[in-house]
Amino acid sequence: MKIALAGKPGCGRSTLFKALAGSADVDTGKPLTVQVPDDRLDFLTDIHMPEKKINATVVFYDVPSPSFSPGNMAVMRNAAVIIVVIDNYALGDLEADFSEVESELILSDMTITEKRLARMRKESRGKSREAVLLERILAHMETGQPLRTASLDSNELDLLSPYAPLSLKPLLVVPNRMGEPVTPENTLHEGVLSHGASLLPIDAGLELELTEIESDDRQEFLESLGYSSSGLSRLIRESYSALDLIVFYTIGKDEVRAWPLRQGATAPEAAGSIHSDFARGFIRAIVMPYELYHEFPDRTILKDRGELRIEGKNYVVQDGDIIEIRFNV
Ligand SMILES: Nc1nc2c(ncn2[C@@H]2O[C@H](COP(=O)(O)OP(=O)(O)OP(=O)(O)O)[C@@H](O)[C@H]2O)c(=O)[nH]1
Ligand SMILES: [Mg+2]
Repeated sequence: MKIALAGKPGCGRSTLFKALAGSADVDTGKPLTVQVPDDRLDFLTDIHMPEKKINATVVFYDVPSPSFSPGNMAVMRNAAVIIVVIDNYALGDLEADFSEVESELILSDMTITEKRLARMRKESRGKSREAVLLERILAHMETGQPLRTASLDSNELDLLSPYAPLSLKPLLVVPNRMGEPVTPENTLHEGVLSHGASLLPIDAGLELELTEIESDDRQEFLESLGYSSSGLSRLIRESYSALDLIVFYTIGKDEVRAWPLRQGATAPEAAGSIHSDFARGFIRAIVMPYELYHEFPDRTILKDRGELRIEGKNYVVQDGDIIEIRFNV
C-alpha cells in the first residue's frame, strides 16, 4: 500500500520521512516500508510467543520538490493515500496553503477529464455512460470541490478508476508545527473537513529527534513536553485507516501475523491473500473474533464454549477475525 508524502518546497516532507524511517541518514529517494502499529497483534504475540511477529506494512514515498509538477504527480497517482505536509513554521496562512495544494490536485483531474471528454465527443461517444459521468464530475470540480466529496457510487468509481483521480484519493493534511505548540488550526480544520480530508498536526523535527532517544525514555521525554504520545504512530495508523482496509490475523508457533484485507472481502479471498492454494482448495474457515479471544485467549476454551465459528465461502471477513483455513488441493 503506497502512501505519497507531498507538499510545497521546504515544508518538512523529508524531515517527516526520516522520522518515519527512524534515521536521519535514510535515502529519501527510495520507498520506505513501515510497520503499522497494532495493539491486537501485540496481544496475540504475548500469548503465543511465536518466532516471528509480522505487522501489516505501508510504503511511504517522499515526492520530491516541486511535488505538483506533472512528473512528480505520477507518484501520487500510484499512491492509495496522499499526505500533504504544510509548512506551519511561520504560522502562516494554513488555509491558503491548503487551498493551493487542493487546487493543484483538482486542476490536474480537470485537465485529464476535459481531454478525455473532448476525445469521446470526437469519437461520437459523447452520450455514453462514461461521458455523462465525466461531465458531472467536471461540473463538480468547477465549483472548487475535490472528487472526494462527489458522492460517487461503486459503478461510477469503477468507471473512474483507470484515471486514478488525485482529488478522489483519501487526503491527510499534516501541518508541520516545527516546535510551535500553539497554532491557529481551527479555520483550517473546517476547510479540510468540508473537503472530505482529515487533519493531523505533527512536529516533524521533534519526531525525528525522538527517534534518537532510547525507546524507554521516549514517553517520559514526550510527557515533559506536554505531549501524550508520538504523532508518528498516529500518522501511520491514520494513513492505514484511510486505506479502508480491515485486518485479519493468523496465529501459530512460527508466526503471528496481521493481514490487510479489502472491506467486504470473503473468506476465500482472505485465504487467497495467504496462499493461492488456500483459495483454490478452500473448504471452510474457523473464525474467532478478536474481542472474544481477548477475553478467553485459548482455542480449547472457546471450542468447549461452542464459540469456534465455522464459516463457508460466502462469509464476509470482519475486522479483527482470527482465522484458520481448512483447504484441500
Ligand atoms: N526546527 C525544525 N526544523 C524543521 C522541521 N521540519 C523541517 N525543518 C527544517 O526545514 C528545512 C526543510 O525541511 P525538509 O524536511 O528538508 O523539507 P522538504 O519539504 O523535504 O524540502 P524540499 O525537499 O527541499 O522541498 C530543513 O532545514 C529542516 O531541518 C521541524 O519540525 N523543526
Ligand atoms: Mg525533501
